[in-house]
Amino acid sequence: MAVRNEDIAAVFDEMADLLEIEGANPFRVRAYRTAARNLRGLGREVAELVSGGADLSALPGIGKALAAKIREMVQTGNVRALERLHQEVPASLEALLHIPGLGPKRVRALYEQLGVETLGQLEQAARAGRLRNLAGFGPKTEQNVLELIGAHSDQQRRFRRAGVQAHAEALVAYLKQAEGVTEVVVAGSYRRGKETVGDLDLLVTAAQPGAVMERFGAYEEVAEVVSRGPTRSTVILRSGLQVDLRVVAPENLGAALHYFTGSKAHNIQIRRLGQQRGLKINEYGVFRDERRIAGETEESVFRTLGLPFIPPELRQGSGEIEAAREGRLPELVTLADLRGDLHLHTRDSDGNATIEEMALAAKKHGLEYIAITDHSWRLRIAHGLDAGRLLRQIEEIERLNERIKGIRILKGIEVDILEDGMLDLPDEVLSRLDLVIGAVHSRFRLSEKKQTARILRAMDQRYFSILAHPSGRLLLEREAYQVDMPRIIRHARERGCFLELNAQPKRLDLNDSHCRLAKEEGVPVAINSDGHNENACANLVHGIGQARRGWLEKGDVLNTRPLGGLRPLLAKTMG
Ligand code: DGT
Ligand code: CA
Ligand code: CA
Repeated sequence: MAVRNEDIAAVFDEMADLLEIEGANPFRVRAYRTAARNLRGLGREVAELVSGGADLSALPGIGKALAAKIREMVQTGNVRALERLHQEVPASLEALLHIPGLGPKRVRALYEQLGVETLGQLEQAARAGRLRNLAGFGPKTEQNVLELIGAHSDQQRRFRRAGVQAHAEALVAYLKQAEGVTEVVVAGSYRRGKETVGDLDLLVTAAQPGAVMERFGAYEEVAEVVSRGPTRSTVILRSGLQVDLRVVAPENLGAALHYFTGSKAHNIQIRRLGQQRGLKINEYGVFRDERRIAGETEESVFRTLGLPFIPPELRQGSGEIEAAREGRLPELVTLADLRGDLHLHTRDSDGNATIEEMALAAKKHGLEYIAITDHSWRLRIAHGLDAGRLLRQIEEIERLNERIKGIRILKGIEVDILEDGMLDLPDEVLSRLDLVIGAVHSRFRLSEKKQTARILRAMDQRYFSILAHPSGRLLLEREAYQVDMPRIIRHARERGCFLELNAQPKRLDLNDSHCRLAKEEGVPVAINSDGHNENACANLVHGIGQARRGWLEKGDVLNTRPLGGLRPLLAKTMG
């Protein structure tokens, strides 16, 4: 199988980590990281360039030495230099990189100064209070490490939705090819659109369960068959993801799908409602006395309870059944409702594509407008823009808007919210933009009081429009910072600002309950890709799933509006 850019990029990232742990020349480390980033955004497979005999060192950020390593990898599937590094750096040390908050620099310090080589040794050192005296560490870091080691072992058991999606889609397609199969559907938390998934639950209808079980066990990604019965089997994939599969009779599919979609809380309430009506509801159907009265479709199950179909994303046991009874289920927002994307990066900061490339990619996906929101200069690692570079970008966008038809490019910035709540660029510069996205990228550990005050003050700034990734969480990696979100949401309404639902699979930030709160408070939410390359739009579907779990309807989402409808809402800047 051909080596993909992503594979090569992952190797280069790994080499950069290992070199950094070794204390190699920082320029060399950076060269690998830059090359990895460029490869990810290249848009063409380098494997093809290699077989076409192209000169790879003509690619951005790829010198002769890196070009040789790419060729080696394409031709042999291996890089000797990486193997060498693996011999030099203990594997247990590399594993420490997976502890959130421990980058290569800190791992190096741990090894050099404390001789810490394994997770166990790290835990011992932290418990003995030996981390706090290391340069770059402190009592707080020590505490973090202890907490994170604890949390890390729990988190290992869940997976981010976007990573599970590929497995789910491939498995469904694979199982559909088994003999006699009529339906393959995914249930469980995945179907409910949850941002993390514990395991994948599949339901299959088939003439012969045996053939399905056989094919399931033979799936090439299966690492271990945990259990196998006549109609039920559990396996673990190489990625560590567990998959449960059940074969059900076609006339039971609706009841089974409802039961195994959950959530447990929703199912309990549904069963209780059934009991009140003298009905027994389980995965085989709905029964009155011993007679089966429904179960072929989910709609039929709901109908016996006098309920309309409840979308899976709402099945959390948090008011959806009452809403369904009273005819107040929301009409949930869909991907097709989005008309724009208000948070995108380009090569001018840490993105991989030009403004024009980003605009054309969005146009291809049917969007009517995008906002270019590169980082402000405080975020130096992302090559943030200072006032001069931003003004030049503004002029470029104005020129592009003259030239490119069918999509409108808005001028924006993702400006850092400084520790005191001021913004990283002055008002006279921000006033030139169509919108200003404010974001916290530093000092995550302020007290709730200070963090909240900081964000409220930022919203008070004259040109502030949208609060980006409001909680700062990184799924399975970093907790949200301490902040009074209800207060922030109310303040947004008072100040005419908006909250973002950042659709990056790692973030999905706003969470579902805060989406609901924003809706109740009348604060529209912007579902933004925060994309860094031409694939940005692929993030949006994950944001939509999250928004639906937060009960959002089209009107609750800022960027479902046509540009003309957006303008008055962003009046502070767009005017
Ligand atoms: P996960 O896998 O942790 O992300 O979450 P789920 O919701 O997919 O949970 P899972 O895989 O344990 O079970 C799938 C669904 O099956 C669950 O949402 C509801 C249903 N279910 C499983 N066990 C029970 C149970 O003991 N009682 C009820 N009422 N439903 C259950
Ligand atoms: Ca599950
Ligand atoms: Ca399961």
